[in-house]
Amino acid sequence: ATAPCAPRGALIVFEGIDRCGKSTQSNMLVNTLRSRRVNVEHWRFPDRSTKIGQKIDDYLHNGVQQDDTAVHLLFTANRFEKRNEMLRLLAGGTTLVLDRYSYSGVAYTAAKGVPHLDSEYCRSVEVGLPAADLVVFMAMPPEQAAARGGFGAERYEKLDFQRKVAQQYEALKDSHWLTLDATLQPELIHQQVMGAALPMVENAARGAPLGRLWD
Ligand code: 2DT
Ligand code: MG
Repeated sequence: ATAPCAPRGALIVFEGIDRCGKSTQSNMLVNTLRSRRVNVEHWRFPDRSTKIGQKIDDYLHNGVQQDDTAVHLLFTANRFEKRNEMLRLLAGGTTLVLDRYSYSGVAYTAAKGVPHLDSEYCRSVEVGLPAADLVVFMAMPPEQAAARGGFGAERYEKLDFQRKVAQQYEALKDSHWLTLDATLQPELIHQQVMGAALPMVENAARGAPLGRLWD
């Protein structure tokens, strides 16, 4: 076992296919943690505000064609350009709640089925990023997510593709994942999220070491 480190913030990630409720639940988590005086920041990936993020946004809006490997590496670079700030915030005791992270990077690209862009390759370029203390995976049948409002506006929002993404997510699950039934009432889901997130915040505050992808 590794020796305890200094107190830090927790890294909590929400994952799932498009329209499964990640934004709602990550907002609820941030609000409840704040009401309990936890220092917390809410981020999402891709971060479309950077130059790299703007290129990603162009691609997602279907306008700009891009090589699949180049796009994959843009998403990855978009995380690495935020890496130092993530580490700084965590070390300073701020808990980070992320709406998507490396797991989306792997699941969405691997779902394309491009021969050399398999899950193993996709993971390999994420090595060196901090690992999540908790991945909340919001499980929802792709048909149900597709029926929600707003679906279909961006490049990946096609039912057959979302099914493939869901399959890729299945293969990524490890001991840090909590799979929740995203078809339940938001308040019920939130209670389950809190039950898993609070112990992670407490562990991190006690100096549990921050993991590294993909240990
Ligand atoms: P949002 O709908 O959450 O804005 O995401 N994606 C995301 C990838 O393909 N690779 C990644 O690394 C990340 C973080 C998921 C926009 C789309 O971008 C996909 C949906
Ligand atoms: Mg989306």
